[in-house]
Amino acid sequence: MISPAPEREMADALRALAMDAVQAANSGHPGMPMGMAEIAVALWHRNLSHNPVNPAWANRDRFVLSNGHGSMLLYSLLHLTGYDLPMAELKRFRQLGSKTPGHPEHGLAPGIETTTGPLGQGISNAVGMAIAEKLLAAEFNRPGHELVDHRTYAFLGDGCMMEGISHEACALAGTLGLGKLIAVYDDNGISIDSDKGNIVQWYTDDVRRRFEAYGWQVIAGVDGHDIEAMDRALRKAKRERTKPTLICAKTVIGKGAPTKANTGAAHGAPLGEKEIAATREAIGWQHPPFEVPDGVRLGWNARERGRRAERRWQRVFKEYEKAHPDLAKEFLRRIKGDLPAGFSPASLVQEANQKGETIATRKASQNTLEVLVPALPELVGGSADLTGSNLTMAKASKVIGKEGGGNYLFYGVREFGMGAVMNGLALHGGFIPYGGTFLVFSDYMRNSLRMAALMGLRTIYVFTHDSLGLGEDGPTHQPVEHAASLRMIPNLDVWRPCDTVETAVAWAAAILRKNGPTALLLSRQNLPFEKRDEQVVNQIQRGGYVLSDAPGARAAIIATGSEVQLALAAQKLLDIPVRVVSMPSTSVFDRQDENYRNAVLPKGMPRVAIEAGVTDFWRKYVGLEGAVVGIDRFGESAPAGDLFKHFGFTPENVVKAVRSIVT
Ligand SMILES: Cc1ncc(C[n+]2csc(CCOP(=O)(O)OP(=O)(O)O)c2C)c(N)n1
Ligand SMILES: [Mg+2]
Repeated sequence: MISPAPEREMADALRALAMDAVQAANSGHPGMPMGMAEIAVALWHRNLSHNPVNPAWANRDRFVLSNGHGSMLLYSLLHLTGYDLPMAELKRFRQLGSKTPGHPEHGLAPGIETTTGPLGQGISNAVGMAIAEKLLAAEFNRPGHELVDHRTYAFLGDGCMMEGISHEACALAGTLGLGKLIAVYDDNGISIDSDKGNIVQWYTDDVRRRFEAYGWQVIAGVDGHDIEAMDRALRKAKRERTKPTLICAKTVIGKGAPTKANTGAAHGAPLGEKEIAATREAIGWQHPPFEVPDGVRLGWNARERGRRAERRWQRVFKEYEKAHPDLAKEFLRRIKGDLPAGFSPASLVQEANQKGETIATRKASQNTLEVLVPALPELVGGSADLTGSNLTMAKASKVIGKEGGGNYLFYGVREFGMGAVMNGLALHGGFIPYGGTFLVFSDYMRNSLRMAALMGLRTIYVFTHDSLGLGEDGPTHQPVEHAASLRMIPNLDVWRPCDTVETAVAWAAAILRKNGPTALLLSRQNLPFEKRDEQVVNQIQRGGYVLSDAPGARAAIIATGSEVQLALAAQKLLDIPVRVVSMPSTSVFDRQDENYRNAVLPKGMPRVAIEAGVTDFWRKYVGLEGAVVGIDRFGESAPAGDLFKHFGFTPENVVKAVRSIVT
């Protein structure tokens, strides 16, 4: 009979796996896992409710490693507690095709709730997950039936604390009173430049008072190497129901390494064979690399405990199902991410086509939301303090507050925080988040868009005021390079619709797209409705299509958004036949089969592209022989009509461009 090893040894197993895997890879970060080993024992062994046998259990606690460079800590925990992550994968840390890349990636190894590494975003994802839990609980729980009741835990370090986004998201978490959010701060006084200086030269925040000011419960000055003390702090955090909790844990980075502990050297480089041997000696770990004694394995194994925890919840669910069969069905649908049976966005498109309104596409977007929001309870909208401009609110939108419930978040002026919170909402499950700001400020949130694309999340961005057509606010607010640069992000679909019908199609595509984010680029100014027959309406979803053809066309004018009307006007003025191609989404068009793409843009047909943005991007479609009517400088402050004229966005100029390429 083997008996479970003491917790001290369980912690040392994490140390050993981290230093050995980093050494084997000859790259990585041993310091953080070695410094947070006891904290990991206190949380994962004593407090976390999860089921390694079923990582997708809906009511599991969520765990986010915001200081994602310490990935070996998470991989070791997943392996040891019994997730399907064999030791062979730990041995292949950071190698091509392994499930253990340099930073934890959602979807690779089971149990990884979000991709982390870009500091500050993990804790902000955790805020989104905690919001999701609170919203789902308010929507589905009934007296005597606590169907949704779990916590969200996050580890974060000095790096996350320094990042601006942590200020945005954590302030919002305090305001919303996310009582089930528990963060542990790895307060080790070391970040990368500690190998050249001392952290007090760049970081002297009073973290305790900072978080108290946000409205958090702060449990400060906990010895992060004292498992009992950490356990007490975690229990106290769990008792708090109305405030998020930050536990400030004093730790020593690289703890156990005789010469490198508490130095910048332990942060992000292998300790080296000599130091590793000395560490083994110092902590009394006699086992060879990647060998974990049975007693330690037994201590860590959480499969049986996890099965029991989920079984208890399954009983809660069965009771709930008996009492509220329809709600139970709806809950399962939401968690799976399926759309409601019978939901079809086709009617939206037809309706827009019948109405034929000339309005701004941001307004068309709001009209679409008037239908989508009541039909899809999973939609959680919001705006970074531009609700009235982004037109992201519908009549059925209810504001989310401290008390829970609702489907619309006033994010405040926090674009990046909004992006990461949206990712957390999507990752938790049960929600399709959409959020608005001006297109020009997509830069503020850009890396969160990238993370959504990398993770394949269904998030939707409502970026309004999509060109110099916004007018008087001037060049600070006029996007020029944004449409093109967003299109460079792999797996992000970008739509820039030209009227109400294209806007409805874009929204439908965003909702139906399960495996990636969508950005909707919408106009401030009115855009004319374009008449199309049904077959043409059906082609919009292909991203690019012939909007207006001419027999024997000798050139194609490709346009997006507000510039489509210019293409049509130029077509009328020209005495040579040209075809007008509307291209609301280049990425969607690029995914169409070759026959379709060649039918829309035949090989050898000279091309002109028009977009009120930088010209380089369009060379991909028009080639070096084609022409682009665009703008390669910043805009000006003036009424929109004056600006379009001033910068050459006129039918006459498009005519000139066409003539220049047709021989
Ligand atoms: C946004 C972002 N900027 C920079 C980095 C590079 N980086 C990785 S870890 C780190 C220092 C982090 O310090 P801390 O969180 O205290 O980690 P510790 O050394 O204590 O483990 C930096 C700058 C990053 N991963 N993400
Ligand atoms: Mg640190």
